[in-house]
Amino acid sequence: LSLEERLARYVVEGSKDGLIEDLEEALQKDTPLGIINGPLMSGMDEVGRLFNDNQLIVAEVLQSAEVMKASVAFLEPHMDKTETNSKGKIILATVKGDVHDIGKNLVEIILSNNGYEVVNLGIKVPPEQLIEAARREKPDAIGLSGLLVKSAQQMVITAQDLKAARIDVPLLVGGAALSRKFTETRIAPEYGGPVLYAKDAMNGLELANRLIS
Ligand code: B1M
Repeated sequence: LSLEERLARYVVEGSKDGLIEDLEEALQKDTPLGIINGPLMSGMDEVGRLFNDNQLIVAEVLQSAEVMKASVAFLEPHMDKTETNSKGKIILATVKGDVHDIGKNLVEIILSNNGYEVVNLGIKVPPEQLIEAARREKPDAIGLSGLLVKSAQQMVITAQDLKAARIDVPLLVGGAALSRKFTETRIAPEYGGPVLYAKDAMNGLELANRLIS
């Protein structure tokens, strides 16, 4: 197998034997984000496909998630960083009812490596908790992540609740079940401030830079 195929296979098989050595080799020719968005993400897509076909069970998908997390943790110190930590403050959360956090945590790493202070509220975060955090932290933006189809609907509810609480800082939304169209036609009209759709973590950073600086 090629190096790329081996990296995808660690994720698919949920195995870490040889992973770090192969990540070290991959770093010789690619950037940390290139490795995550390339072979590791294609492994995750395969996991999603196999899971959808009932060829994997949740416990196996959890092991794949562990491999992804271990890889991101190993690659993080090799990512480009800016020295400043003063561009702005962003609250991040996976919405109520959703436990998927790998994408959100990747967004956290990229934002904090690029000068943002991130307050990560974790997973299954209900609107009330976001409202409380927004009042306490006074963020420059709030980032919501969600991977389930029902999470897209939960983002609509969250936007309505934030608006009712008179919170109108820009919202950044992302995750597999969302689209720009859903964001513009279903979430944005329910909110008092701007709502922007980020297709991946780097796009999230670009939008944050546009919104805040
Ligand atoms: Co789940 N899961 N899962 N799962 N899981 C999906 C999402 C699914 C598509 C798999 C499938 O069936 N094909 C499917 C959703 C179906 C649907 O609603 N359409 C699904 C399901 C059904 C479920 C359960 C219901 C299964 C069950 O229990 N029967 C259950 C849900 C529990 C719940 O949330 N209440 C469940 C559970 C799990 C595990 C716990 C086992 C595990 C998650 C572990 C964890 O996160 N700690 C898991 C995993 C790993 C997946 C897949 C395989 C991979 C997700 C992932 O981590 N991708 C996923 C299938 C897939 O996506 N291929 C699947 C890698 C990650 C880097 O990408 O999070 O998309 P992602 O983030 C991207 C972009 O979306 C974007 O940037 C990142 C890239 O740079 N992004 C943002 C994300 N958030 C952003 C926020 C931003 C900006 C960009 O700004 C704020």
